[in-house]
Amino acid sequence: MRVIYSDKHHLHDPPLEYWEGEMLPFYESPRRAEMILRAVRAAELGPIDAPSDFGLDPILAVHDADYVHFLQHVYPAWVAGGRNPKGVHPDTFAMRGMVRRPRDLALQAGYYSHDVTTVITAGTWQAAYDAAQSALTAAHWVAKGEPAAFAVCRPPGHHAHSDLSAGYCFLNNAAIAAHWLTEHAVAGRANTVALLDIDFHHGNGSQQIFYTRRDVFYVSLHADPERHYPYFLGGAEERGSGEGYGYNLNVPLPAGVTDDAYLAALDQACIAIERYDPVWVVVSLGVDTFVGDPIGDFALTRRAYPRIGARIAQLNRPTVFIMEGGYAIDCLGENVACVLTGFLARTI
Ligand code: SP5
Ligand code: ZN
Repeated sequence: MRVIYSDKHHLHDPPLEYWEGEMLPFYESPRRAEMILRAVRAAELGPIDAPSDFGLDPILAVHDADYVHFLQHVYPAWVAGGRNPKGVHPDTFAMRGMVRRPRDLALQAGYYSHDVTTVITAGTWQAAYDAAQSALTAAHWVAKGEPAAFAVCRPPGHHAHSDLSAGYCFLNNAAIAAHWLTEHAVAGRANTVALLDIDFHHGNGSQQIFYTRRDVFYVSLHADPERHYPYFLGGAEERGSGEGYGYNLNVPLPAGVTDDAYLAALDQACIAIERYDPVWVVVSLGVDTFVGDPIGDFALTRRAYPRIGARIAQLNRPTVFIMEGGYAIDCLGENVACVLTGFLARTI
C-alpha cells in the first residue's frame, strides 16, 4: 500500500484550544502525524513518499473560491490589523440568515468558521494545502491501479464544508479525493465513489458537499449528534436531497459501543455500499473511536481495528484511506496501522 506523508503539517501548530471557559493544549497536534508515520513505517505497509502537486483546481472543484482565498490570505491581514499573531481567533459567527460578508479578510474569520477549533496560524494554509495534495496523490495511485493508498493528512478534513472550516478541518481532503475520482474516467461504468466515514464524529462537511449528488454515496458511523460534535448535523433522517436522496446514510451510535456492536454496524454500512456497487472506496479514517480517546466515548479496543480493516477489504474495491481524527496519542499510530494491516490481510 502506498503511503503519502508531508512534513509541512508541522506548520499548523496552534498552541491552545478553548473548552468550557478554559484553554487546553491543542488536541489536533503535530505529534499525531509523527506517531502515525512511525507506526506505518514499523508495519512496513509500503513505500512512503511526499505528495505530488496537482495545484488548486481539484481543491476549487470542492471548495468556494472566496473561501480558499480567505484561507490563503487571512493570516497576514489579521496580523496587519494589529491582532494577536498567535493565530486567527474569531469570536463572532455568521448564523441563520446573516449573509453580510465584511470586506476585511480578518473580519471574515467568523463568516468562514463553524466553531473555535479552526485556528489559522502563519503556516496553516501550507499544511492544509499539502494535506489535500496528499489525498489527491493517494487517489492518483489507486486510479493508476494500486489496490490501496493511505494519505497521512493533517490537518484533517471531514468537518470542512465547501465554504466553512470546522472541527480542526480547513480543506476536506477526503471530499477532494472523492470528487477527483468521480472525474477520473473508467470505461463503460458510471464513475461512482462510496465515501465511508469511520471517524468518531459525523463528517458534516463531507455530507454537505455531496448531499445533492448520487455519484458519491456518503456513509458514516458516528457518535449520535444528540451527544457529540457536530451537534447540528448527523441524524439518521438526513438521507440526501434532490437526485442525491437516498445517497447519504448516517448511522448514529450510542456511548460505550463495543468492538462487536461496532463491527455489526460497520457490516450493515458495508452491505449498503455493496448494494450501491461503487467503482472506488474512499475511507475517512478516524480512530477517535478508541476506548482511550480523550474526546470520544466509544469503547473500541485495539483488537477492533484489524477487523475494521478486513471488513473494508471485503468490499473488494480500489480504496483510498484518508487520515481524520484520533487523539489518544500514545496508541494512535498503532490503531491506524492495525486498520491498514487488517485491510492488507483481508481476513476477519
Ligand atoms: C477531525 C476531528 O476528529 N474533529 C473533532 C472535532 C471535535 N471538536 C470538539 C471537541 C472538543 C473537545 N474538547 C476537549 C474535551 C476535554 N474533555
Ligand atoms: Zn473525529
